[in-house]
Amino acid sequence: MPDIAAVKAALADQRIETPSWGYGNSGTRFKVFAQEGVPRTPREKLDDAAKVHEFTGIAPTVSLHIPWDKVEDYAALGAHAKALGLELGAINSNTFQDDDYKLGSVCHPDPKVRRKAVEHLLECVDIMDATGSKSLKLWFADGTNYPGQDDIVGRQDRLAESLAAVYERLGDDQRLLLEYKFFEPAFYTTDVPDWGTSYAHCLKLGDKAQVVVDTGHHAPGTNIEFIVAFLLREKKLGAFDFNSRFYADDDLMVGSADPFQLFRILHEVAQNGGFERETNVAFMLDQCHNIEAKIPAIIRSVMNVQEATAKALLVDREALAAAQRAGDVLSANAALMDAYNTDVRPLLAEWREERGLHPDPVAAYRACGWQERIVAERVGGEQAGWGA
Ligand code: PSV
Ligand code: MN
Ligand code: MN
Repeated sequence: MPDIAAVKAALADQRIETPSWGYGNSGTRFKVFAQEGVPRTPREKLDDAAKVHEFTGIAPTVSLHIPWDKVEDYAALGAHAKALGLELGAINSNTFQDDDYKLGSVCHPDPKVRRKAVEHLLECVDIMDATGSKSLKLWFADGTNYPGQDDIVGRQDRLAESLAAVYERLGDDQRLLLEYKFFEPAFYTTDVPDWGTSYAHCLKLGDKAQVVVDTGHHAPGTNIEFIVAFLLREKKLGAFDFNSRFYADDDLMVGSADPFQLFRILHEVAQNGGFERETNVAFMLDQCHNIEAKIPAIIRSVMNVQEATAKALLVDREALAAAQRAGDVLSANAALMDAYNTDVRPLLAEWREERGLHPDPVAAYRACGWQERIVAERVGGEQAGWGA
């Protein structure tokens, strides 16, 4: 049986990065429902992120999205983060909201538009230099809507050339994380639609390029844990964007739609050294809280990842390996199911209390008065949100 002290130590090592855009207003293409008290500035997003870290103890970094989080002075933003006990995490680029990008960004047929997109990506690396961020996270909305609209291989060539220009600019301790998504906003071809395409580009680029697995970016029925295991084996798993989906890229709270899938993914992480710091896998959330209160939803999401992690760490790996060696299918499967069916909430409550945290982070947040304070204070100005 796994040693509980070792499980607790591994849990203490875990870090989950929260996304600045998760704190702002968001919605569907039909409507953004504004919430009271939502941050108006990147600093206020960090103030909210600090609450998530305060009550969970494992969310000390925040991903930024440029230009949504554009500021004059990134060093000052970094200092604000530091004063709150946080650090700035991955820098996310945005080459999907300008009119120029109607036919794509780094894959656009017009070299002028490609240049503009690459310049934005290089600017993101400048920002990384200023913030100390180590990861540039790239998601491209590039693709086509109609057969014949553009040349598929030509677009791959443009993608490779643009990525190479950005890769060249990375410092020794910086990396590029390439995300894939099977469709949307493009409905016919997408230029980075799957892990294989991302992997092939990263392989060509070199060691500083790795794949991002966004759990909401796959066709229904895709075996995500297989992808995770494969990429870990190849040392090409750079990060997760965690969220849940019922239909497409729903960006719901991780663990809400299919906690068993989350467990299976994290079991492969545990099995293949992905929780070890040296493996350098970033555990990020990429979610939008359209109808639920944002800060407690993010706390809940961090807890959901933590619960699934605890279950994955509880798998009796010796029993599992013995059953696998013996070809004992039922016992091997039982080793996973026993861990998955364990109620880890008492263990996590104890783990929190041992660290001076409240055993119930959502309840502690609700009681702390922060929500009332931001609703009262954050009036006027424009509230930040997806696209703001
Ligand atoms: C769009 O699908 C998306 O959700 C991607 O997953 C990115 O990671 C995120 O937006 C932020 O750009
Ligand atoms: Mn994502
Ligand atoms: Mn997405």
